[in-house]
Amino acid sequence: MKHILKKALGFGAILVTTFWLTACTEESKPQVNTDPVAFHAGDECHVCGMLITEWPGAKGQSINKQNGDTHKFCSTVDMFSWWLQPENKTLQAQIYVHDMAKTNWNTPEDEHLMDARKAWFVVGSDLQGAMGPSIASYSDKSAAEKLAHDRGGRVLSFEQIDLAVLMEIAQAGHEHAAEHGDKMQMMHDQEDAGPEHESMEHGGDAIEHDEHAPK
Ligand code: ZN
Ligand code: CU1
Repeated sequence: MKHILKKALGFGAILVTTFWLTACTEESKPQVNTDPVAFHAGDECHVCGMLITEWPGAKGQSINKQNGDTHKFCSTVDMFSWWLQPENKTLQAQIYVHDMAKTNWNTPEDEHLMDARKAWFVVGSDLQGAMGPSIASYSDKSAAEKLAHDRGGRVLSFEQIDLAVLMEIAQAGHEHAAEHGDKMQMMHDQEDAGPEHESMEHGGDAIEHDEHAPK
């Protein structure tokens, strides 16, 4: 009889411990909602500070799966320049970009945000985004291929976009600015105006948005 009681007590203790451990683990791992969030007027790019909704082209956002930290980016270009920093690449992050197969270039809609890791990207087309030369994102590979065929450039996967690709885009931005001196570049020039401003006139160096670089 005593033996059975001991057994029952022991079992109860295990039950209690299991319950307590489960409760504890669940508390230390809060459920983070990683659904995409809307871009609002007034939202600033995490990398360059520009007002995101005032510029054309595919945009990006990242949501930390562990703590819910959310960053929004004026462009897929700035999203990649943040993501490709060594300290960010190790983050558990859900990343979204606009699916340009389903929404229009000048005012992309939030309901057409998609998992960036599943997107196809066109690098080197003549489509201009918030930061000048763009990385256009598509769910549908054939839509990406069509853009590259019609407007130039090539199709890359998420994993294929690296710092060398970003350098190439920055370089294209310089050439574009030198040739056209368009509105977007003029605004960036004003933002960049300062002691090193004259470097722009000599063609500048490889990375145009030095001061926009993530800190
Ligand atoms: Zn930006
Ligand atoms: Cu910018």
